[in-house]
Amino acid sequence: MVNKMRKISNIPDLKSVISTAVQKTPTLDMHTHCFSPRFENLLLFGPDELITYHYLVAEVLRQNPVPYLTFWNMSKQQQADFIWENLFIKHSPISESCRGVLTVFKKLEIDVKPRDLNKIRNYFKNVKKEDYINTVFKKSNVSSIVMTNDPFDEEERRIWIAKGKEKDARFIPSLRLDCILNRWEQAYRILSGLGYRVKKTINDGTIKQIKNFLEEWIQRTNPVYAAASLPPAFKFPEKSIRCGILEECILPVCRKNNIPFAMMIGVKKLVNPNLKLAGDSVGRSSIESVEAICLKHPENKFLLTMLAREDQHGCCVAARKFNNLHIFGCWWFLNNPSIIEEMTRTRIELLGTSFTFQHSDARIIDQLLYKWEHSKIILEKVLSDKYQDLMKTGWVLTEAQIKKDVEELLGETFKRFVKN
Ligand code: RAT
Ligand code: ZN
Repeated sequence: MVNKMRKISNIPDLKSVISTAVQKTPTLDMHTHCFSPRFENLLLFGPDELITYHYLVAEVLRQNPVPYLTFWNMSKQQQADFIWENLFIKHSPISESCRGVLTVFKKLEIDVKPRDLNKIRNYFKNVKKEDYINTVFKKSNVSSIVMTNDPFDEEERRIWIAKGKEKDARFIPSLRLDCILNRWEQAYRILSGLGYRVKKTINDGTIKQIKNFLEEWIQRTNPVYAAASLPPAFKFPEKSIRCGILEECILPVCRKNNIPFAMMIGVKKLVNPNLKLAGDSVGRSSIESVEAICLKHPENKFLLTMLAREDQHGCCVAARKFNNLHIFGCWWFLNNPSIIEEMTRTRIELLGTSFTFQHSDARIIDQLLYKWEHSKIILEKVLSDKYQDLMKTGWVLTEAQIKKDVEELLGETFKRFVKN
């Protein structure tokens, strides 16, 4: 129980209050690639999935550069053995992705001392999927996660149509629209195949049909937001199919349904296609475009995360100018301790608690166990410094206020932004 009035009197007390707040506050993870059990094979878990996470694929093909096809022709288990041997045995698993795998095993109380992957696999042999998921949520203290739901993916579509709305409240849908914004030719073919009367050039009829499609998927999935990852070259305004669809279809439909549009900007897709999912890179993006879209569409709400480290300060400044803009997470290549720390300090300094500290981007549900543990260590450290700075002014901190600040950073500000 938090004593509302209890004042913080010294630094050890402060650190313990922060630590309790950060560890005990259930987290809303606002962007993942995990699925609920009803999505069957799309829900990934277990050591072979963990070890073959695409972040580690990129790393192993540097440490032991076998031909790409040799790697891809291996079975999943062989790939995991290969990665274990090359990244965990032959070299120290010191990178963030490797460390993450070991943190997962630690949280599950699996002894990694023998360095024996088969022994680790044994732990998972008898666990039931549902029980395991409960364990992961409990041990990571995550209350709910936002999935990435792609209506252009055939398998996902089939499941949504067959099973209707998601019923497990821990799994919150979001509507991912990369295909329609980044690969219109492909989206056009899929929409035509589904019976929508669209034309390749965007005319009034096509706009109407796309809006119908979006409405239909919003009704079907009840997403907390719509989202797209966008290239560094994303510009707004611009005479392009992308901007046409964004302004004429997506933004009006988001506005009507009061859901934010999440812009995830800065991905250079497949700079090395041989690496498949691990082949994307990063580039600097246009803050001006973010400011322009927020200004032109004040009745839309925008979520924003950018991939380049160099863009982070600009994102904070843009968020100061537009209260319809909410920035979130340390995305993908930024999800490393040194950068999380820098970004969190900058964000607190410029935005107080009016942003969302982190999302996990977990693809394999077990990753919730490490991504949050690693990030929370940093949150504690940064908050401790910031509150100590406050104490030096004579400001009196209370336990209740610290708890509330932490709750805001771990999901409450996001929830408020979505609801308003
Ligand atoms: O972090 C990742 O796993 C990336 O491959 C992407 O999926 C990225 O997070 C995205 O949402 O596009
Ligand atoms: Zn992602």
